[in-house]
Amino acid sequence: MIRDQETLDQLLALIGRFVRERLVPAENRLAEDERVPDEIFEEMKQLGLFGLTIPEQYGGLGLTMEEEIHVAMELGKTSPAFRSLVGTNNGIGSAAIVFNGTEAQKQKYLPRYASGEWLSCFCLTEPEAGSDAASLRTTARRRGDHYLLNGAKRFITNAPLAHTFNVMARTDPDNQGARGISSFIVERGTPGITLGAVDRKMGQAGSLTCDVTFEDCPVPAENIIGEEGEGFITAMKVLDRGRLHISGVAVGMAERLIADALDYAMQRKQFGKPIAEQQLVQAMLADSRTEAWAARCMVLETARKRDTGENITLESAACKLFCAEMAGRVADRAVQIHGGSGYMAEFAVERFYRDVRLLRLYEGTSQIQQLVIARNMIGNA
Ligand code: COS
Repeated sequence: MIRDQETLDQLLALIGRFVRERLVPAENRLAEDERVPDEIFEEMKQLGLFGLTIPEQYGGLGLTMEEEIHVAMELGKTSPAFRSLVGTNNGIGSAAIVFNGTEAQKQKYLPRYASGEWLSCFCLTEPEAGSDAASLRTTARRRGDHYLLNGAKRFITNAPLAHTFNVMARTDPDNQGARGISSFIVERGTPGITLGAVDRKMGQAGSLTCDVTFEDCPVPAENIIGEEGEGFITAMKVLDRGRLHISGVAVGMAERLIADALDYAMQRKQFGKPIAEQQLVQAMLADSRTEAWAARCMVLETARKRDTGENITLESAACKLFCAEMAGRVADRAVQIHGGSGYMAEFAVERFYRDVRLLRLYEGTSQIQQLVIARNMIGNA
């Protein structure tokens, strides 16, 4: 649902210009320094990018899902580490509070996330609990007016910079399944939190991830999000939305790769003419364009469905599966069109080829999306 097309067009034009004029030229610096430059961090705050999805009464822009997808597609047209910095505040790091938080939690945390003053992160994955998220072992034991957290979380995006951690932990030791899990807001500076070294990764340099360990970490009881035992369900709802957002990012990345490949193919001459005039190159361009268009349509359609309040668990997983795999194929063709140059670091396609690989892994692997789709088909039948 688009509430006001003109306002959205203005926002998209502003963000599109920011991407082209500020972020794209800073891509190499981001890759080399492995951090988002401070001045760009500040500009992102001023543009309101940290609060795109946070309701207006808490200082955000309160975008609908369809509006958010349009923004995700714009932000996808540059290095994904830029999007990743604002992504957790808009998505998996804040959504549990938006969906299920108390009024006091909303008032305390959401305005700080929306302004970018505080960064949040989502702590579900553990060394022994990746795809099988419900088997997580981090515990939260109630001790009077607080819970004591113990356990380790892995590959947590934005944890090195985060002011709060949305931690899923087991409150019911007698229930080792999904219903024994609760969700907490843990503030940086609470005793017993240790951050691991920043992970070295295949791509997405500048998107910082690390392990987070909790050792007898006292969390005030009022920082539980929702009721005991609701944490896993809330996390799944958060991921339904997150997976759709990532699908939008994948579409944006594919569109950027297609633009770069087309540009190169029109400039590069072989056999006496631009390679764009060679039919085998045209086939790669056409296949990429077709798949990216199909992806764009399915993501927007699913976003509109969510905006009407319908359940989109199946569709969101289908979008994540198709869009992530599609971006992988498009990146591969973009490198192929560039030939030997596509393997060289001076061309953005080399970096994007590594960056898109994560799309098929995070917020649920492609195989987990297949499982979610099939389970929902069976359930619905
Ligand atoms: N919305 C609401 N509730 C949901 C839900 C959703 N999308 N998905 C599951 N649930 C509920 C189920 O209905 C069930 O509730 P009941 O206790 O009332 O029956 C409960 O959650 C447990 O669900 P389920 O039995 O399906 O859990 P499983 O352990 O079998 O598996 C999967 C769930 C595999 C889908 C889940 O673990 C998953 O998504 N894994 C990937 C994790 C992931 O994406 N990690 C990335 C981390 S963030 S970068």
